[in-house]
Amino acid sequence: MADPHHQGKFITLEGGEGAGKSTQVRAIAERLAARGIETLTTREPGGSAKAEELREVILSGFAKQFSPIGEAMLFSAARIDHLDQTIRPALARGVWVVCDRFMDSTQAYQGALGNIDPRLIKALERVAVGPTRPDLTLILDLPAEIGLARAAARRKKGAAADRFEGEDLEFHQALRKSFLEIAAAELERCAVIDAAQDVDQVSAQIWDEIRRRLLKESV
Ligand code: T5A
Repeated sequence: MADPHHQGKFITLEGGEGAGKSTQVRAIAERLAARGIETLTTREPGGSAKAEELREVILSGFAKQFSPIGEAMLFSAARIDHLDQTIRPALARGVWVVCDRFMDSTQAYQGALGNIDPRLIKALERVAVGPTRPDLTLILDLPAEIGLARAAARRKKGAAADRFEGEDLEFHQALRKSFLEIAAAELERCAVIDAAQDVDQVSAQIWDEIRRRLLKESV
């Protein structure tokens, strides 16, 4: 059931490591601002005070001690607070929300890669997300090798590897497949973007999707 309090549009970006999500979140916010659309950018795990605290715990590797379902519950707990404190209030005010990762990351990372029964992941999604589902999900798709090389290059500039960047290539290839399956199952909500292109080309492809699907413009 659609959420009657959901006035703004809710856009999420998903994909593997180093796909360029954070870069494109910023680009989307700039384009929307140029249109005079008030926009809030946020991320998961995190996006509210309590969820940011949980982010530290989860990405430090602590959550790895739990089973995949335990880990999925930790991400969902952070998501509940993020929705309550940040996302829903903004959408209710008519603000557009652009979020770096959301529920599909739980389905791909914990669900598919952790071999959790899909019905369990969907049940968790119903509890944590309820009616506040994204209007548009941009799945940034690129070969795992390219994403990992981008993340590694960024680490050379001082950033640390997190819990999932440390996994092997096979893990990241399975992750890519899993995001493409999510997109194929929900074509109306999801758009697959070729993230191997340069930043400006990716940004242009994303903007076409937003214009066509959310602003109802012909492109
Ligand atoms: N997770 C998250 C779960 O397991 N379950 C969940 O439910 C949720 C919500 C989050 C981790 O948590 C997991 C998934 C993640 O492993 P994070 O630190 O937020 O950790 O990591 P990511 O979301 O993966 O974000 P990254 O910062 O690693 O990647 P981005 O945001 O996709 O990429 P970005 O924009 O930072 O770009 C990476 C580098 O590539 C360059 C950028 O300049 C940057 O240096 N770049 C490009 N280079 C060439 N061409 C392009 N088109 C480029 N776009 C960006």
